[in-house]
Amino acid sequence: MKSYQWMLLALLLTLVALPACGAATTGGGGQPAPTEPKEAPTPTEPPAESLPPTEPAVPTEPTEEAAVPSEEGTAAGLDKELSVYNWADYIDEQVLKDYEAEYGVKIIYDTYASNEDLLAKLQAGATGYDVIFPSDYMVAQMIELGLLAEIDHNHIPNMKNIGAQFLDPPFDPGYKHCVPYQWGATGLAYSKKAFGDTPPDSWAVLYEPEQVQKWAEAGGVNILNDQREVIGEALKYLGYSVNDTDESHLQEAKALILKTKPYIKSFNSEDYDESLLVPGEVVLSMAWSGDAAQAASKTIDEATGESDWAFVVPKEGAFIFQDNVCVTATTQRKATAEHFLNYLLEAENAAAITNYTYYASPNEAAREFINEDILNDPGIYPSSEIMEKLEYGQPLGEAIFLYDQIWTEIKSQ
Ligand code: SPD
Repeated sequence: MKSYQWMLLALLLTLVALPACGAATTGGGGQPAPTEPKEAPTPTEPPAESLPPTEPAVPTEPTEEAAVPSEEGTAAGLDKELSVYNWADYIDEQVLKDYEAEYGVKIIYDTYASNEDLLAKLQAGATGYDVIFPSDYMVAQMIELGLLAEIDHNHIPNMKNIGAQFLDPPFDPGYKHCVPYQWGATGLAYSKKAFGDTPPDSWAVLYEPEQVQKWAEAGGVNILNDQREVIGEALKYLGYSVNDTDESHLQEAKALILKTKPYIKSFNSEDYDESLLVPGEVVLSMAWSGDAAQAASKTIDEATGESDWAFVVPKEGAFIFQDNVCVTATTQRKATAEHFLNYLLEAENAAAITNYTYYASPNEAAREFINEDILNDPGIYPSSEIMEKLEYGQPLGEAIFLYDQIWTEIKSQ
């Protein structure tokens, strides 16, 4: 080949290569090219349930408001999957399906029955969960144990929807690790028919043996399968704090519980509303406010417009709780987890969740979408008089070992 022919060939090759170099660096139109969703690790223990696949399976472009810039500066940067571990029956699953359909992120969903079950799972080395829902005292404990990641509030603009009184809780100052989810109180769910003219007003119905025996014979009694609740409410009945760590007080509480245990039909905090309250398998249960209200809403008599189930906070007082949505320290999908937290805080989504679970929402912007009967239910949004009797759980420090030991004795005897 002659030298001018070589030069012509070299010029031609350069012209062909130039546009390809440009596309690789600028995205052609000057926009960054979207990246492929990242492959996510599998949880160490596979979650029990995952949601049925939804259409479309292909990721859609997130809206400008919801978009989270990834480290590479891409528009979406969401992972293909997100592993969510929540309390049993604590979300409207349609909200999860909508998230999957809108963003193409598959939610792997699993549930637990108590804060202690959640902690035990994480401490046993389950590193695959990205998003969890611990209560107040458990958030504090998990922060101390290094189990939670700090979140970037620039990725959670919907925090603006949260009421000011919820923004700076003592268990996670400035909400550095979590966002608020729902709140409620513990009390007694009871059958109005069974109790007639003398509705319960004291924990005595659960902690005085002759009274529990009466309600056991009248149709059955359930208590929550939750050590802080069962021991804490016994302490409250005895006139102590739900957070008491004095050994002699704890032994008093244990003795009380052991005397009533023979009359307890079940320890159930997972599906007691659906499996025990709704079908009338018991007439009395220790209950969380939302679960009791949900059971009542499902048993409304068409003729009277009323349910047989009612809920009361005993006069001695009880636990109040703030449940939260947090990101685990071991997550490999932090940006997606934060994107999901932000989604849960959208006003319509927070309202849909409360309209399903019947728990109170800290989301002010959601109020206009929450059903009136929920907003006006004093069992869900208690009066200030009741609020004064309620006490938040605190971490127990070393006394947690004593609680664990007492709980094991209660459950095994
Ligand atoms: N069925 C959902 C129950 C969730 C309640 N969280 C309770 C926290 C009590 N410490």
